[in-house]
Amino acid sequence: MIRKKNKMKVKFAHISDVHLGAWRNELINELGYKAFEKTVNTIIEENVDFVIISGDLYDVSNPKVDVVDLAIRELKKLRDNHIPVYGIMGSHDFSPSNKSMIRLLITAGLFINVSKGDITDNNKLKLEFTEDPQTKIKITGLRARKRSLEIEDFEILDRVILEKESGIKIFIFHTLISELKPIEYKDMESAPKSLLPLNFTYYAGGHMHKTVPDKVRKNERSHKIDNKTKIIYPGGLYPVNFRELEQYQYGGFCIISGEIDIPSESSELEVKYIAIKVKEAVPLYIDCNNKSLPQVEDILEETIQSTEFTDKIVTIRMVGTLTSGKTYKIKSDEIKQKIMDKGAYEVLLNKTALSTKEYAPINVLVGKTNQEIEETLIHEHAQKIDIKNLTKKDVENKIHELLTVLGKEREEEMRVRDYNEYLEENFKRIFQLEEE
Ligand SMILES: [Mn+2]
Repeated sequence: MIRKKNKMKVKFAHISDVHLGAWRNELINELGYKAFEKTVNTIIEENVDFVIISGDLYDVSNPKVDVVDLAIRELKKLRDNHIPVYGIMGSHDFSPSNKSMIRLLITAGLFINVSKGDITDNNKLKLEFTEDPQTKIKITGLRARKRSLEIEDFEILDRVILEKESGIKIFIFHTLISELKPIEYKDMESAPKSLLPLNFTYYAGGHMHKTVPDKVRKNERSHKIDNKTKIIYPGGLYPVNFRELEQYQYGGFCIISGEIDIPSESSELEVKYIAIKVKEAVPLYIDCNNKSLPQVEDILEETIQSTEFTDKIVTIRMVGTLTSGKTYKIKSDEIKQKIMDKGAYEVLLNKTALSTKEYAPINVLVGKTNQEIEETLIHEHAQKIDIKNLTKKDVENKIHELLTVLGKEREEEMRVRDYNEYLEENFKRIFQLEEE
């Protein structure tokens, strides 16, 4: 930040959707943690004025102690370097009962929550601004709720007050904007652009794990921020599931820099995407359509032999309909082991888009009740399943019993442990399992 006349140089980082601890697989979680560490180190090197977090720092509102500890350690590094962090809670780390572990970060002064405000008597949501002491930039935002319920808050947002406020302003939000939604997000809840307050210099978006606009990530140079392109979603900092790992391989964040002129409320800013690559990901697709099981095994073998895996994360997606053989006969563990033996860091295999002609879909007649459809489905599936010592009728009855047991939800007052015991006992009974 260097002043010349009224103009002032500014630089800030915009992070979103870190989802620390999102994976059940600890080896991959580690990479998410490393991505966050690397981001914080880069931010310190870049010597920014402040950091914005647009929600979902955590994957859940009550993450385990390792995750909270890591967040504290990294955010403290920023504070030790006098870099304030302004943020909001996202759909994942928000807690309706105010039990989010983000609270600890706020209390410790490591995370400045800018989504502050009250609902007035005439049912308007009035948000307050938080001024960054160094740059005098005014920041506000609207935190998310579960299932995009914050859209209800947007509908009662007092936009006039926000629009009238003078100065250079940033709005942080964790909501999809309909007009900017890529096709793959078409089924997700979103709010029209018109619900965002006007007259802000920058709109720091979160929730979308894809970078929007596209060109910011594709073309890692600086892009001018103007009236048309001031809503930016950096996307996730690290992939949070198989599909994202396969599709994006890595994540990143944005650095926004340039000059602001507070008295004339003008600015010249540009945004640059900083890719955070911690480990290379190799996405493999195996087209199994119209192939037999041995043919697929040959293709897999060939692919494994001819690909370099050293220290890489490997995702294998098997798609299509096999001409013969059962999909579960594909030995996932053996495939994984072969790739691990070639030095891979971790292997993930996905067979959800794989089917077989031996198990063709069953057609259900329309005009039947749900119960009739369910009975038909179970009956037809039972005919195709071979289990030792069980007749087709036995299988059918057991599926019905299983569904009845699974259909019973845990009552609020029932402890999770008791519920798990209830499930376990019933499974043992249905399958006549004895403990050894
Ligand atoms: Mn998210």
